[in-house]
Amino acid sequence: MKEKRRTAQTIIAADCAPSKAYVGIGSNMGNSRSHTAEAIQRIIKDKRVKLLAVSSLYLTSPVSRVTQNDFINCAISIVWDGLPHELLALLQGIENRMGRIRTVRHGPRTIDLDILLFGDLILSDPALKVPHQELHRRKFAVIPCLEIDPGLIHPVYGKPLRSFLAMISEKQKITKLERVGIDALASESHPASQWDLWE
Ligand code: A4P
Ligand code: MG
Repeated sequence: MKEKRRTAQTIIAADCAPSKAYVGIGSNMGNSRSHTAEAIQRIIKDKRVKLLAVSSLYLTSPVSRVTQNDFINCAISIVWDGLPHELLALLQGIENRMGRIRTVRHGPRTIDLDILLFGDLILSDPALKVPHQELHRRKFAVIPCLEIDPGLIHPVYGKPLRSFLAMISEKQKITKLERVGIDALASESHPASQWDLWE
């Protein structure tokens, strides 16, 4: 598909206003449900974040040349009151605090937090690329986003995100698991350990 031309104006406009962002969450080490819940709780504790929606959890086959366990994936949509790089810094801080050690690229991880979409911003610099470069090639990223908003458009291609699904290999397996309620997550009285009961 042909890329739409990016404009400096798009970037400046999206940088200045609170933006709706989609964050992809993945884990395939330890108790992945618990890591996912903890990551979401840490993200929504930040004052610059307003949580809009949380997708279901999905069990997904690893998209990687490295042999590893299946993943638990999901996506959240938030309103982010800050710059895109500040959101990346928040997510990387949470990954680090949750003990993620980067050894093998695309290898197993306790938690991986990626910015999938940041409004209709198109940005490509060494530290941050939005939309996430692989978003439209990965069922584990596309499907949770579409569950939250089936009408999402890929800003680079100007096409519905759902139109990419038919082009993704059948080898990528994805199974929908349980849904996570925002109310339960937002509540202080909902410890992440409750997720253990769902295993
Ligand atoms: N970076 C650039 N753009 C972004 C962005 N939009 N969001 C940079 C987050 N980070 C972004 O990431 C490497 C660098 O990407 C960062 O320093 C950041 O500045 P990383 O998280 O340190 O390393 P990584 O995750 O091992 O590499 P990469 O290329 O980000 O991998 P992905 O794309 O995160 O994919 N299969 C299943 N089923 N489920 C998964 O969740 N995840 C991956 C990792 C592979 N296969 C998977 C899954
Ligand atoms: Mg990553």
